[in-house]
Amino acid sequence: MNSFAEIIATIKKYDKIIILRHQNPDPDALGSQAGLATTIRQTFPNKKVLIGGNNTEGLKWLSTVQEVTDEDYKDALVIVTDTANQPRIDDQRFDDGAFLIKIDHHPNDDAYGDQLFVNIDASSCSEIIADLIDSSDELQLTKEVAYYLYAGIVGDTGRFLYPATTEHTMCVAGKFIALGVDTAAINNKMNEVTLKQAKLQGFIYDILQIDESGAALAVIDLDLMKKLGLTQEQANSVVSTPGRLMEVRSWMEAVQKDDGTFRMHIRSQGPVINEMAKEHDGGGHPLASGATAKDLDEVKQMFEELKDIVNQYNQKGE
Ligand SMILES: [Mn+2]
Repeated sequence: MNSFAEIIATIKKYDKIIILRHQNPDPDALGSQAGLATTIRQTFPNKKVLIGGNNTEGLKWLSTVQEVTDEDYKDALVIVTDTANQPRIDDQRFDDGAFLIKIDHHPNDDAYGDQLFVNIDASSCSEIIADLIDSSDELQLTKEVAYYLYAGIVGDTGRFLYPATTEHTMCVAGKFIALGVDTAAINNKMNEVTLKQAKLQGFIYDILQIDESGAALAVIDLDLMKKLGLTQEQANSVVSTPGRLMEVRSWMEAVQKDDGTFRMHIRSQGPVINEMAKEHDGGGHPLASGATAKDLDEVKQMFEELKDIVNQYNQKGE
């Protein structure tokens, strides 16, 4: 682990900086990436700062990427935000620069990078970027920077709903409000769904299998996506929907990919599910993880494991 001071010293050393984050980015990935890029640009206008990766259709309002060439990677500092594992980095040329820094809030199972800063108690990577800026006499927290970071915090905390929201999270968000960031506009934007997504949310309740333990499973296979005219991205966007049900404590959404495997989203309001995710080619936070199931049988097997986890949790009398 490195200190903020060491990371900032590295940032000052490089004229060219490429900032990356994970594939299928969420608002925290984009917000931490764009927030860090913007503070570096505004503080050090002579540096060339590039935002890499692929654009995400539904989140273009928040941030868009720039083209990063092989030449750009030469002698560049590469900083990766919000990304636990190297295979998930959106741009696998991440190691082609001169120096690599990891800044993240997921469990540090893959401690990559020449320097790294990981704080698993932070609500979001955007909160860490705010702390990084706060630690420095030079890096500026402008309204534009705060806009990105606020969106990231709101995204990862479900608008301050999830338990990762701490007193510190609120203090950081308060600083953004003091700068005049239009938080209501961001909150509304993040709450927006298309009619198709709203219908899918309703549909999720129809297809949700709820076990008496409080474990639940929704399977969205390719046939269903075709029938409803949904993209992968749209199917992935309704992960939090079952969590509103009184009857549900922990749940999984299985979204089938074109190759037939399933992207597994696992969420929980108590029982710890990231160890199970690790057993299935995934990982993440104790209460929010991702994994992969090679077929429907593995999906069903994971549901059995989830039931066991929730049952054990219930027996402890929580
Ligand atoms: Mn995050």
